[in-house]
Formats: sequence, C-alpha cells, structure tokens
Amino acid sequence: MYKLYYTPGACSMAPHILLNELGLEYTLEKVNLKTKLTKSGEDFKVINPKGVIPFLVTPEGKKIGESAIILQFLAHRHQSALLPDFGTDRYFEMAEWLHYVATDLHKGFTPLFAGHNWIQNTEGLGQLKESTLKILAERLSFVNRSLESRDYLIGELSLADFYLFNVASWSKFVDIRLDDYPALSRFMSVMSERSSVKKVFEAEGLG
Ligand SMILES: N[C@@H](CCC(=O)N[C@@H](CS)C(=O)NCC(=O)O)C(=O)O
Repeated sequence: MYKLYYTPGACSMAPHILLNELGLEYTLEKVNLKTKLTKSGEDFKVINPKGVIPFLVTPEGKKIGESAIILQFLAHRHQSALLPDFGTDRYFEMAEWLHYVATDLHKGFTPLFAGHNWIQNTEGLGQLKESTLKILAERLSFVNRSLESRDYLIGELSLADFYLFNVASWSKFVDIRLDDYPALSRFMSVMSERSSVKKVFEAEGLG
C-alpha cells in the first residue's frame, strides 16, 4: 500500500487526489510543518530530510519526493492516460505546465504563506505581500488566457490540471479573487466536481 505524508490543504493535495483518481490503496500520515513531527510522533526529517510534503512511500518501500515527480511516478506506474507518452509533443506540453505550476505558481505563493522566513519587519512584509500579489496576478492572468480556449491546460485532462487546481485553491487564503479570472474560475468549478476531489476535501477536513 502507498503511504502519503501530507498536510491538509497544502501541496500534497494533488498527489492525494491522484491516488483517488487511479483507485489506488493508500494510507495517509499527517505532518505538522511547524514542528516537523508526524501525527504518530515521528521526526519527519528522518523520513524526508528535506522536511517538506508531499512525500510518498511506495508499497515496496521506495521513497519519492517533489510534487511533479510523485504525480508522474504514480501515473506512469499505473499506466494512466493523465500522463502522455514520454517524448511525445503532448508529454512536453504537459511537462511544461507541470514545471510552470511548480516553479512559478506554487513557489509564487510561498512568500504569502512564509514571508517571515525572508523578512521580519512589518513594513517589509507588507511590501513583499504587495509585490507577490502583483506577480501572481500576472501569472494567473496567463493561466486564465490559456484556459479561455480549452477546458484543461493541454486540452484534455492531464496531471498538470491537478497540480494547478491544488495551487489555485490557495487563492481564497490570500485575498486573490478567482472571479477576476473567469476561465480559471470555471476550471476550478469543473475540477471541484470530480469525485476524487470531493473525497480528498472531505478526508483533509477542508470546507
Ligand atoms: N519542491 C517541493 C516543495 C514542496 C513544498 O514547498 N511543500 C510545502 C507545503 S506546500 C512544505 O512542506 N513547506 C514546509 C517547509 O518549507 O518547511 C515540491 O515541489 O514538492
């Protein structure tokens, strides 16, 4: 059975949703990202020295980190059409989106949640928040424009959509109005109707 180390609502949501999409058996272990302790009291940094979720342990004990890689690993191993064949144009379109979501969107939100790791004074933090929101607005506009002509990032549903859904769902925590991005907003509504997504929201205790 797979084991997913996760934190409710965080970036472990995409692999959690994928485990459900693929109908796989798994257990969850909650991680407190402040204390770096797991729910069962283990030192998470011993399990994953990077100290970050998501982190996956396969049934045979192989450990895998990095959201975009966990998604690809699972889809590849279970021969899912959510991962286009490696080397094809579709694969590289999907990979480009996965990378964009990981590096520009996911990490684009980080200063809003963990700005205190860089800047300690209130005024500086305010400026950091303001510029981060401005940069994110440009990136979300780009995503919105891309979704105007198609339902999913590469046309058909792929791994990148689950990662985008995960990251864009943080907008509500940081004063970003998804209504300003109608195509992205529509995408979020469609994705949130999937039974895998509903199951994960319930399992992670999200409203
Ligand atoms: N490079 C990792 C980053 C994962 C990541 O940033 N996880 C966050 C939660 S969304 C985390 O665990 N943060 C805790 C910390 O940085 O101490 C990935 O792409 O999966």
